[in-house]
Amino acid sequence: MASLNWSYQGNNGPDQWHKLYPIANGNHQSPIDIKTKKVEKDPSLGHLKITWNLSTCKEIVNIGHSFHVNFEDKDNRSVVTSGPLTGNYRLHQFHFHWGQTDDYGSEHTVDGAKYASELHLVHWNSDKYSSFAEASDKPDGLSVIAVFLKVGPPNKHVQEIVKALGSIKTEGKKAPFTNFDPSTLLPGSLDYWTYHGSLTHPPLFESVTWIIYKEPITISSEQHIRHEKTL
Ligand code: B30
Ligand code: ZN
Repeated sequence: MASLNWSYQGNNGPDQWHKLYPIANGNHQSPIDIKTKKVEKDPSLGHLKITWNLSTCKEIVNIGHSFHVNFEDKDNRSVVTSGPLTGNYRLHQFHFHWGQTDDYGSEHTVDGAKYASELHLVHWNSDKYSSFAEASDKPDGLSVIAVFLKVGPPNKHVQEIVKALGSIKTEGKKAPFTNFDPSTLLPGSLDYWTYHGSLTHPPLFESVTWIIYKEPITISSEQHIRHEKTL
């Protein structure tokens, strides 16, 4: 991939993003600290309805600062609806954010506490728009489901992903990644927090209905995806 004009560290780090992406100073920027004492219960919100079909899982790609698992999204085989969402949001890709040690890595924090990692399942509004790109800068364009990961017992589903990383060790590499069911990465409890925010890195569009599961899943310390080990 061509080199990006932003990074997580140094001269193009998060405190500089506003120069090229003025929306970085916007009022609906993500991530946020979730202050559990300030969260409000909305009795009108039901459970999220997730219909993910493992036939849409396609490939795993090293994009340099991270990796993506990409899904086929030309029809509504894998969608999420209900909860805070109006209509169908189609699964496009998932990826993780992580730190160099087990002490940090999540983007959202809960009462100031960081988790080791955070999974983002990125969806776009397929009732109103015709592609991820078209939806990505619209206020009702995207929905990202986030799951926190903490270190504990190993997770055999995360292990399938860790194993696949072995075949995409350099930027730009891709490998087929098929028949993976992302619902195996969800926690047992369906409770979530939701708010309207943005993409967490450039282009930072304020287009995301965030759905954040309260309960984390666990991974072993060996499974924690650290930059220096895997990418
Ligand atoms: S996130 O889920 O808020 N971390 C983008 C998607 C999701 C998030 C952040 C950014 C995004 O669309 N970025 C621009 C395009 N991408 C390609 C992509 O499909 O998603 C380029 C990239 O990283 O470098 Cu990610
Ligand atoms: Zn993300």
